[in-house]
Amino acid sequence: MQITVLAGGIGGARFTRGLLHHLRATHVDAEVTVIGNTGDDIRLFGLQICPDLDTVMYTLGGGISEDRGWGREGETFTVKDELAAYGVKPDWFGLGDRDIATHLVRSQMLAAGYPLSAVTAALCDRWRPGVSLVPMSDDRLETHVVVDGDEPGTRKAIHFQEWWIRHRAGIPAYDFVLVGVDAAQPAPGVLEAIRDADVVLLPPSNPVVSIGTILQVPGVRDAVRTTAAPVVGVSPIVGGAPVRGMADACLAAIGVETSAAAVARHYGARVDATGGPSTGGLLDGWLVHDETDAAAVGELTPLGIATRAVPLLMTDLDATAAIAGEALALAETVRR
Ligand code: FO1
Repeated sequence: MQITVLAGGIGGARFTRGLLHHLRATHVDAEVTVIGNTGDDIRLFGLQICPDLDTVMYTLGGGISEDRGWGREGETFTVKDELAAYGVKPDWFGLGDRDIATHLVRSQMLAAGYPLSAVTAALCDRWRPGVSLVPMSDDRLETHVVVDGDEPGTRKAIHFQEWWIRHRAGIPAYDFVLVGVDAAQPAPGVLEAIRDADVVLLPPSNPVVSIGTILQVPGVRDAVRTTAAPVVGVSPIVGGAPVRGMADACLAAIGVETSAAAVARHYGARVDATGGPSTGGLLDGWLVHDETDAAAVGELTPLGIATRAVPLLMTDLDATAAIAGEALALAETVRR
């Protein structure tokens, strides 16, 4: 069984950890491919940093800092402090000493001409995440955020990480621009992993700047829309708010209400409930949190999105495995 997951950072990584636990516990023989978001990537101090790829790799490989959700367990920030002592900018990015080794290996391999997908595979040789982790593209892509400029009435673009970390997504975002997307190609294997999957899952990652970014890579959205596999998503919004992170600020920026139903409508239904022509959407199924969002079932089902209300809080590994199990079960009921 081939399962393909489009994942951003913390939410997608934790969901995938639960998925692997569920597959092991139920003795399902499945290969999981994670297509990772690289729009968060940032070049700092000569290092190429891939936050979402590293978060998936560390989370599944057992090196993640559980309390931060990103970066390494037992991390120190001596180099970061030394850089600050030199007064070099930026000083807002949490560059960890152990993490720097990952960026050094990646940057060295990229400089030697290896594509990011090969570099990611090499890094995973150490971490053994138990999935095939593939960047959405080998081309350099960066999400930049359009915010108020320095002069009244003007606007400027800053790197997503600056908006996310330095500003905690607290300044209005007018748009997200994926720099380099027009010339980008999906990394080798990305389209095949979607087309040939038995199930495609959209975990509770940020629907705008994580999954939304992956879907912008030329060919990816169409592959999801047209794959024979059922496509099932898990709402990242519970009770009108993101469980973690700042997806609400991102959804507001693109004019989508922060609700489980609105995110599903944003992804769209793959087939029209009346059997009419496809509405161009991506979803066959959608999971919402039972205690707060059960009303979405009645709202979304008539649109052609089979919706189930189940517990969605990834409080521990077993709870997350149960969510993954629900997503796979829903996939079987919507399989055409
Ligand atoms: N997130 C923060 O909130 N503060 C940080 O200083 C920070 C540093 C960082 C370093 C490496 C890395 O892989 C991730 C890091 N993150 C940090 C998380 C990162 O900004 C987000 O995980 C994604 O970019 C959005 O999901």
